[in-house]
Amino acid sequence: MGSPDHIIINGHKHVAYKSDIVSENELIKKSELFHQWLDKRRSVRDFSDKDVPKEVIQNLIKSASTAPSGAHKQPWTFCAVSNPMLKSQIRKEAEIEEKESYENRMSDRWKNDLKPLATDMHKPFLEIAPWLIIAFKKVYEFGEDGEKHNNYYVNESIGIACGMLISAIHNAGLVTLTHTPSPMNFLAKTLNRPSNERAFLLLPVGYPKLPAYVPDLKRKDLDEMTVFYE
Ligand code: IYR
Repeated sequence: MGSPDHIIINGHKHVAYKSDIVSENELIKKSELFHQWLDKRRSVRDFSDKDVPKEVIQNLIKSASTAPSGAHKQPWTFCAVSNPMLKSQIRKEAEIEEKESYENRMSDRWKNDLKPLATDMHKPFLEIAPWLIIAFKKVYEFGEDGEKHNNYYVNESIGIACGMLISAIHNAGLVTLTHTPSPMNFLAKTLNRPSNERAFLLLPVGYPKLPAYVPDLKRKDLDEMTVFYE
């Protein structure tokens, strides 16, 4: 007799987790190949205007929403914008904030740190990329009684979901970058979001415009970022 396909805990159904046993050799190979593939991901600022089907964007967002979240509240809304007028409006509003940031809000040290990345107040990718995905975090939910119920570990949850979204975009063969116009609250207004949602990250999605150049960055070596306690 095999084990049951589900059990009940605290009155809630738990289903059997399906997993193949992977040999040590396979573990090493798979983890190495995954790293090599993920290491090819780069933040790209030069986008092609070539269309990306809506179905692709739907699949990417479904992948993001597989992320773990506090008490499985999935405290996120992903707004996917392809409407050219809306993209132009977002670009215009983002550049107003970015101009103010680059000219008055960011320290010299910060701007110096950004020099290798060659960013500035101009954000043409907001109009050129076929899609903008704006991730909103839901700080609370409305209960049936209309009361506010805070969500849990909201920043951690949406941060993980965005990381998975970025990996899904890379896996599909597309590119993105993490754009953080600051402050970002104009996005909730422009996209008509409810009061429990706050813009968290803006990700343009599309094909790269080739040839695209990215900064020659080096990633930290394992021993610069890892401490083993064995
Ligand atoms: N939000 C600005 C500035 C910026 C800040 C950091 I930290 C970056 O790594 C990159 C850019 C912008 O999006 O240009």
